[in-house]
Amino acid sequence: MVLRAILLASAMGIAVAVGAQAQQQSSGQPSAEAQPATGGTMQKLEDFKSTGTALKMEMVPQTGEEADNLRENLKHIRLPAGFKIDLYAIVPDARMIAVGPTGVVTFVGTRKTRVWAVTDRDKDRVADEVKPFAPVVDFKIPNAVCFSKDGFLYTVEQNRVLKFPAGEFFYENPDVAVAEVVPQGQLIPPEEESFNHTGRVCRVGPDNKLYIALGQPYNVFAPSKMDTYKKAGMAGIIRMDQDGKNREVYAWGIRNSVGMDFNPKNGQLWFTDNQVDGMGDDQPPGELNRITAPGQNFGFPWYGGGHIRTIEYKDQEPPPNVVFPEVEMVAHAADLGMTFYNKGMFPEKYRGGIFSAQHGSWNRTTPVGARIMFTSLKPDGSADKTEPFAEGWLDQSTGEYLGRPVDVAVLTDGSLLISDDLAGALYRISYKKPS
Ligand SMILES: [Ca+2]
Ligand SMILES: [Ca+2]
Repeated sequence: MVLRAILLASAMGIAVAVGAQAQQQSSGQPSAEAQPATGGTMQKLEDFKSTGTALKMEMVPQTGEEADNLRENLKHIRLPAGFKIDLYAIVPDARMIAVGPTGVVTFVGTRKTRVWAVTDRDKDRVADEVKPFAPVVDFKIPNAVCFSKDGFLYTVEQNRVLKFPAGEFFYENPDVAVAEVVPQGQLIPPEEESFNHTGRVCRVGPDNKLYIALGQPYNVFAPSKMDTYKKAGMAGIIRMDQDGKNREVYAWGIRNSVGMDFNPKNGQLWFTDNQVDGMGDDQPPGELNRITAPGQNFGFPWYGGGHIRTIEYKDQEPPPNVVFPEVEMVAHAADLGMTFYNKGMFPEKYRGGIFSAQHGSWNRTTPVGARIMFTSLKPDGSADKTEPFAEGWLDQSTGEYLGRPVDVAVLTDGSLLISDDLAGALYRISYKKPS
């Protein structure tokens, strides 16, 4: 009898709790934050059905002490004459940037669980709204964001690829139209999932295929991993149709690329590569590479960076026709995001060249990097000169970072956005001819 009463009470308790929760949701009470999607939610979104998620969305404050401090830090940044840098937005954990083709929203990936939507509604070139994009989707390390020319937004997570048709127009609500391009667990073999070298990058190429760089988990992987990685395109760049079909390995022998972009002049794909650790302060060099044909091998794991052989593979014959980098960067600076510059705001010198971000070293006795580099190209499309463009995020006297640049992207007006995952911000570099 007693037992029955307890059971009855607890059953009623559950019923009341569920009822209260349901009532709270249906009455439109704003929840603090939209909850991540379950499998059923994904299905609803794919069918353009509402998930019933509260419409009030979390906003990242854009004014106050933090914004003031970040603006103060930017006074340390050195730029060529005529350029200036401003705070564009506060964006926690900001990683890769995808500027919406119609200039409505800029999307920013993270290595956590969020993709951010950044809006500059009044077009004064400072964002006035930063909020989570598609908060009902349970993103896992959605580092990569990129657009197709016709406005489809792609997100690449640790082990899934999603497509958001018209992402720029559905971004106002927690519910968005979404399609799975590569379902969970099919981008890489699930047993190869790791926290290391898992921030992906993506681009849609001139052939309309989706290109994704896939790192591999190790400093230098063991020979026993070679076949698996070659087949999956890990330690490489894969490409596929925009619906996920016809996947193939496009380039291989890449340790961990976290930046790539197509040269709009000739359609060649360039990429940065992060090189082997633990070989001393000054070697091996970081890399900026150019792909001139499908199927090329860029040297890893036989080479740890540039022409420097790895200790682990020193007795093995490297494959023939290894493609060496166009530019050897300073060792351990961690070259990440890159973009071609193809707009009119910056002087002639910069048009057709490459901006790339150095995140800064973590394993060097004297830190290097935390700056933006510029590489000009020769008329034949190969690299010409590389020089620092924006620097000062690393205080040389104390070794302290004021910020760590991750990605660069060109805004529709021709200014340059930089993401910083230490400060949690986007900066904007603009140019005005000195009078
Ligand atoms: Ca604004
Ligand atoms: Ca290489």
